[in-house]
Amino acid sequence: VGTTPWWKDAVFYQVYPASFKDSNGDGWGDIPGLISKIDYLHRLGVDVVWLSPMFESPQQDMGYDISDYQAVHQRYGTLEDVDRLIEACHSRGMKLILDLVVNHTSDQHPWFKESRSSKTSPKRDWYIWKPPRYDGEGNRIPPTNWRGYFAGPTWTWDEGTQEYYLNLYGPFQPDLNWENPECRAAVYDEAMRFWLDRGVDGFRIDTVNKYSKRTDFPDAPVTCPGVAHQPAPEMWCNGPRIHEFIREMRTRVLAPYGAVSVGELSNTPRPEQVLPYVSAAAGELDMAFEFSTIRLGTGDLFHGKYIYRPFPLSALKRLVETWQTFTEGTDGWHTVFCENHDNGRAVSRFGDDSTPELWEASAKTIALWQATSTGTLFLYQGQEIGMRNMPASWGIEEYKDVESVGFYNEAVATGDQDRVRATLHGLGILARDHSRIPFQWDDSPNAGFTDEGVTPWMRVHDQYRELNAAKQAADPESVLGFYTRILKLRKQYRDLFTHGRFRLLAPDDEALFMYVKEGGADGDGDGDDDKKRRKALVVMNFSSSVQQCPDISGALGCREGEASLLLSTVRSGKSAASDGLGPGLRGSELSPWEGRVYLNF
Ligand code: TEU
Repeated sequence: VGTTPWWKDAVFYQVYPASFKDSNGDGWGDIPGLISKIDYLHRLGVDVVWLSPMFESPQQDMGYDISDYQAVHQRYGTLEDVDRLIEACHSRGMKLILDLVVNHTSDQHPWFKESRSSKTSPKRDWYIWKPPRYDGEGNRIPPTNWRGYFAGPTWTWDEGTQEYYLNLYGPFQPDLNWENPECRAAVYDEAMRFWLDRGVDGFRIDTVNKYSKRTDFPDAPVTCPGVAHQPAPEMWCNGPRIHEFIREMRTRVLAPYGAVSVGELSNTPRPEQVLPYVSAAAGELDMAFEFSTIRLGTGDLFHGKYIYRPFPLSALKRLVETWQTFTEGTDGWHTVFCENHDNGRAVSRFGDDSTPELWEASAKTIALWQATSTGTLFLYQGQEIGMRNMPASWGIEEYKDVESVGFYNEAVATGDQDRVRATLHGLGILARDHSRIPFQWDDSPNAGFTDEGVTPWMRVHDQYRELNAAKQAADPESVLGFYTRILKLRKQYRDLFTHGRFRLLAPDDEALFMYVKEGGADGDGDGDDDKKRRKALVVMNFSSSVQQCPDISGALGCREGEASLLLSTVRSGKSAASDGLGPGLRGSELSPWEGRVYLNF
């Protein structure tokens, strides 16, 4: 643990600017609104704010379609507001990182406008242009059969210059050509150094594994017969020059500023694929997001993404084990998160929000799971108050996300009503929209997100009077109170939680989620390390029924009476009578969604 980099022990908190706090009554959150809540984040125990894109953008993908890297979108504020935000963070000992979205730009970016202006434009090669192909009947078809992420082809036809350009996401998001060194230099300068010079502390790097595409552009094998466009992530993920590009970005930009980096690695589920990005020796990224756990329940990444696939607890535990042990015997590092702006709410997906009691218990137990895990912890706005998915009664018109709408329209176009129903059901659990509804600050109209009478850009959750930050701030045993407490404990016991060795117990149990976290060796050289190691036992009931608590001292390998209870998720007034586990160890039964942590000291 000794001299670890600061970012390993830091708690990061993602802010989605449109939905956090509106200060000027236009129905969109903004940077002054965020500044007004920095003390709230500081009290919670947040060290670093990660601000999702607030750059100039047509907002077709909520700012992940940037038209000017050096300007702030007018609804979010001004450059001076960003300066004030940096100052607000730094003066409290906190840091700020921005989102770096440089796999693609908006089609409204001047670079793209110039690139599409003619085949001889000096910026033509900054994007990926290809001539058309023709099928047997002479019809024009795209250069490859690839399907993009938003339920369409990856190629868009440009009438003006009679070529296709590549877009892995929306047609309004043309992919930059990282093979072009001038293009890379412009990215480093305009999108990165500009902000680092203003005092930003680093970046969350969007789609970081997709800059190096296969340059021979072959068709993808037909894995979804009967449809025109085929899933093809292997054509653009983790490509031939990707590590070279990231090392270049690191050496030329990140390292000279001492900037922290966390990269987004979708479609990269194997530890041996992830390690090269985050191995300390490789000199690429500090950290990465790997998505296997957060993607549980999603259908096949492309056609069936929103056809929900229920999963057993054992599947979740196996994935957690894979990634919790990733750092053992390697020089890599890991991130811990269960929410972001691209997924449904954790309490609605991994917990049980069907009654107020189960909601509170499972939101706290999810907090316990996250805060006792090895790696750098990332929270998403509203997770700390147990924000839930949008109500099931809301119709498709409340879904605003380009991806949700794309998949829904695609299902409708098939004319298959079962598919439409299944897609709506899946969207109800998994859609990106759920995490994007306004933050529930208090019980005033519009949940205190924006002024009374204003129509917020997304509808406010019906339940905001019962579920909001102000109510929970007044109650130390609320979900918010629990997060505040456990984030302190995470720092106090960092050897066990942030850095500990993970041992999964009872992998096949479909109700209990239990593991031991071991601290470092005692280092006294008597060869007896194992017995003296500090250990924590995390016992969580991931079910809505009462479960038997296992043998605590047995699991910790200590004598009866040596184990102590560090904390439980259950409200103090509701504690089960201690019945035979020894003083302070709570009852032998775990109530629905109860979580506890025991120590062997
Ligand atoms: O997401 C990248 C990505 O590939 C996925 O993980 C994403 O969750 C999406 O749902 C794909 O189906 C990033 C951003 O996080 C996302 O919000 C953007 O829409 C996307 O890039 C494009 O910039």
